[in-house]
Amino acid sequence: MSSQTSYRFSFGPWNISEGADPFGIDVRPAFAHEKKFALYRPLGFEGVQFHDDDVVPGLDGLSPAQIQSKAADVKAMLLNQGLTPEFVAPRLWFAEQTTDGAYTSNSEQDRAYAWDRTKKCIDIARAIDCKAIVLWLAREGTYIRESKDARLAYRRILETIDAMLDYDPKIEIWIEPKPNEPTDQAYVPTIGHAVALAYASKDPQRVKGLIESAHALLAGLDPSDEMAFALAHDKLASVHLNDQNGLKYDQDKNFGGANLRAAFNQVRVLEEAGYGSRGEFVGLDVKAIRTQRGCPVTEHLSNSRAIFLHLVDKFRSLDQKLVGELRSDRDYEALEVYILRHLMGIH
Ligand code: XLS
Ligand code: MG
Repeated sequence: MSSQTSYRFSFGPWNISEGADPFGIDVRPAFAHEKKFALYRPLGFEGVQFHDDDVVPGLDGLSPAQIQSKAADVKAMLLNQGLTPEFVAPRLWFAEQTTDGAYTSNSEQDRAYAWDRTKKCIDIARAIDCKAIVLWLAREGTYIRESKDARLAYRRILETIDAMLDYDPKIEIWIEPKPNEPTDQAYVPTIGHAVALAYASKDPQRVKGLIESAHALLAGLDPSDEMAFALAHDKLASVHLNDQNGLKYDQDKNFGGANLRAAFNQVRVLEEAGYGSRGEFVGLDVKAIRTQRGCPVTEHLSNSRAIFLHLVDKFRSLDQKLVGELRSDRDYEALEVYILRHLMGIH
């Protein structure tokens, strides 16, 4: 059982958005990217999740010196705002060269772009004193099964991970699995795949996983079990808490917004493992509701954080003795109703 972790929270600037979706225009005015960082502390957040171009916009067109100078500005800004960069992720899904994937593209030239961009991402992370690189392998998958040799694709992903570990002896790689979207089938769909890649890599200690609730749900799995699996291997580097209504497009709903009990179980598993006691962040990856008015819209962040903390209270106030007895008696009917009543505040 954990000794009362006090959590620290993170989110990415993309979580404050204009509200566009694939079928519609922006519904809110843009809120300047640089102004977003001043919102973190007042909202109760200390960690910033970055894509490489959240740190250095337009980095493909910049020289190494320009990249370093922009990264130095961001480092100073973070210091001024009292913020910690949690990770930097290479954005490998927007450029023309990533149309067919990045590390697994069929084009050698495009794979070279992906590697070059990855090195730039690591340089940027280093420049802002961040040691974690998140690999959300967006387009590493296929729409047409026969279009790629999946075995070769796995080898290419592993070779890239090894090359990253060689490129910088200090960085950690946190793989964020997702089973689909944008591709209909992804090569690293679950935390089991990510952990296997970690063990197969040349430095398993430095390769871990990041679990996003909605991604586990999209794979038809229970996020709390996915988290438990990673925790059992000491490979849960971070989480992206949110929620998801069924096997649909990636919704990034408020944490607990679709299934409060599933959210409770994620909190329970994290608490039981003492997650966070080594400084791991509780990350959120939640989208503001499209219909929400205002600019900037941030309530989804503070609300999801508050729901997490309420659920921590719910876990800490569970009658553990009773849970233990019901488990030994195999009275899971009574256990279920106890949990439901506890969540509803009925005593
Ligand atoms: C997309 C991912 C993305 C990552 C960072 O589905 O959740 O937002 O967290 O690249
Ligand atoms: Mg995410």
